[in-house]
Amino acid sequence: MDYKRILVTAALPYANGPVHIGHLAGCFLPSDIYVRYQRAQKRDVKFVCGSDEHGVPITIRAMKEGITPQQVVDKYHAIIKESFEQMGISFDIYSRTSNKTHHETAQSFFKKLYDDGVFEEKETEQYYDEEAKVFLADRYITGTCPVCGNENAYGDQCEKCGTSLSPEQLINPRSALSNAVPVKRVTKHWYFPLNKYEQWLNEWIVAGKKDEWKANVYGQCKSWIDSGLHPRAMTRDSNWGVPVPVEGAEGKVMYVWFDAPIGYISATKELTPMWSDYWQKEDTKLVHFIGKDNIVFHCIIFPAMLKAHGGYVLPDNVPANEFLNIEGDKVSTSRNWAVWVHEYIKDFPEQQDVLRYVLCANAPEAKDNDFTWKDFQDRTNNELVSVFGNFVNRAFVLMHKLCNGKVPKLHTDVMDEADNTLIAEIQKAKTAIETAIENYKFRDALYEVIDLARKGNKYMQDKEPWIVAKSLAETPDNQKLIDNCLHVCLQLTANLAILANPFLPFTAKKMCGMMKVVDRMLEWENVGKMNLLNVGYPLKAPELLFRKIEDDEIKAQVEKLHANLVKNTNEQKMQQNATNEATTLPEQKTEITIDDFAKIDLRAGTILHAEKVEKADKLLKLEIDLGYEKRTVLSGIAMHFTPEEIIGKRVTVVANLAPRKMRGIESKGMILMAQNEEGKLIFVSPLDAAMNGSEVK
Ligand code: B3M
Ligand code: ZN
Repeated sequence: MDYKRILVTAALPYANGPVHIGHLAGCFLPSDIYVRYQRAQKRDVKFVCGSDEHGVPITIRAMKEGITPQQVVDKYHAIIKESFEQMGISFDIYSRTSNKTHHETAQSFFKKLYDDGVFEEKETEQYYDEEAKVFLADRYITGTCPVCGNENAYGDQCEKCGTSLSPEQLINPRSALSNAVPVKRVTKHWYFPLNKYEQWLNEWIVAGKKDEWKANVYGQCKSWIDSGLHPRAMTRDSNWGVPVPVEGAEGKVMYVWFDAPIGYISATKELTPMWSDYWQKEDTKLVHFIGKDNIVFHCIIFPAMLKAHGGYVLPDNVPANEFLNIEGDKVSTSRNWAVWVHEYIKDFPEQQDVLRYVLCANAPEAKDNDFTWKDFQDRTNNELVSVFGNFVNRAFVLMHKLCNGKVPKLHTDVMDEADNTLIAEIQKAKTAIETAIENYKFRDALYEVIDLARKGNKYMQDKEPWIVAKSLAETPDNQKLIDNCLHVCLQLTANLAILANPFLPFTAKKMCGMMKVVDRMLEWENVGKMNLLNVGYPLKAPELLFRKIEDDEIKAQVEKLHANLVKNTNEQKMQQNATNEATTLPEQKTEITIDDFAKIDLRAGTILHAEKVEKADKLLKLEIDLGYEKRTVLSGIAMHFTPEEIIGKRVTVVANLAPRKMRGIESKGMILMAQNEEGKLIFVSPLDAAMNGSEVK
């Protein structure tokens, strides 16, 4: 099929935390390289992504942080978006699934399937929390793991021993929301009959994609299909997600893996009014870049949904990568065993291409791979600095030293085999890189770029223009040999900028600056040309493209990883102790009369300002708006909250408490706090509608 346009999607990261280098290596870097290459080929390509803002990961994070799901996604959507921009992940749009366009798109998609009678309505028993009055997703049920005895296993998995569980298997199951014992309740859900698409998926994938899709992807799909496909619930009992747009579905939202892939469609709608060309015309090539844990959703469930809906193109390829481990251990956000992108950028400013290079050169394309800081240092110093950077730098230095700082002439009358061989190597590298990229083999493609620079170094070493220059007095014609060597090296430098650009865009841009050429030179059609730099054209003084990574830098990074792990483990222990404390509730105090209670004057208020108190680790000084006055109150919550995160919080104030002086500050009143499951302090807040100063009684 001759495709007229390419639509590239990258898996929507959950907006429940920052992105780490495993996300980049698994999905976002390969997709960006692929798109940058297609753009350089001047093809019509669109690159869409966005934050996945629904689902249990978000609501769990909200519960942990004592904030709303919307506050969680607002916080992490911004952090993730900025991390991608800083790493040069060049989406045409980075959207989010909590926005209106997505809700409308997902609802009309669902409604079409509903109206066409695709869904099967089923009533099943689900666990329900009678105190919190909500149905519980498996993740919201905790209890003792029957395998390892971990008391905080979840209803879907025990994170300690890794066993996947069902809530029925938990010993002493409890609701993570209220600690109540969950009960079974009947609830209705809408099921997508995946089984009805088994035959078609067999033909489309097992028969049709065997030679096109990566072995790891094809293999997983085949085993899923061979094991038999079953109807899957596409709705959930929750108040966070895309509401189900049909009668009788009050309190139900779409299963996150139903709405999230539709996020690719809604993002494209936001990007261009021509969105349907990319989604509904057969001559579009649709490519989904994902991690291996998302294969079933992108290769089986979403295509079946598209097929059922009708009118949509199907993915041409889904080049899923495997996982990247860190220093020999699986990435774990809960144990903070990760290298966070935003932290890398802070620790290694202006070094984005170094990370892009290492993650691509070491990408888990066919099997899980391991990122070590030692490998990061070795590849930077031995490949980027010593091969690529060194070649470019020597070409510039020698041009300034031996050719008056200008691009020298090529004297065809004295060209030799070495000149022609190196020029031919450029063409060979171009073809090899194109084939590798079109087959989603980015490691191999990048290797070809570095190997071409390596050949440039060898050519220069063999030519030794700095030696030839010593003979100019007696043999002035030797200047032609020097000119030819530097002419070829400088034209090769320009070609290397084009070839490296999809992988190392920041470096390619820097090279264009040094060569004083416009970015348009980076168009792929220019690869192989030996006249990219005009003869006699003065080039800038070279600047180093890469610097060596020192031992102490990577030592600090490894120590930071282990320190994070220890800190996290301690925090989890502290939380566990606090949870134990919290669940062992204190004795109720002695009885009081209504008259006693009437003496307490509780008022609604809002925190206007918060700051730390000198030499008082636990105290924050709050300025509270009580409507009828602004009040200074000292509160012992500095170990639980930062001043910034509580400004604007609604609070309940004991307004007639006798003033007390602490650390020289008069505190007039007290704010009410409680504890959540993990023992974390939470505000006893009046409803937002309560005006400041109104009595709480
Ligand atoms: N939010 C990423 C994950 O499983 C998931 C991808 C959705 S792509 C439509 O971590
Ligand atoms: Zn266990």
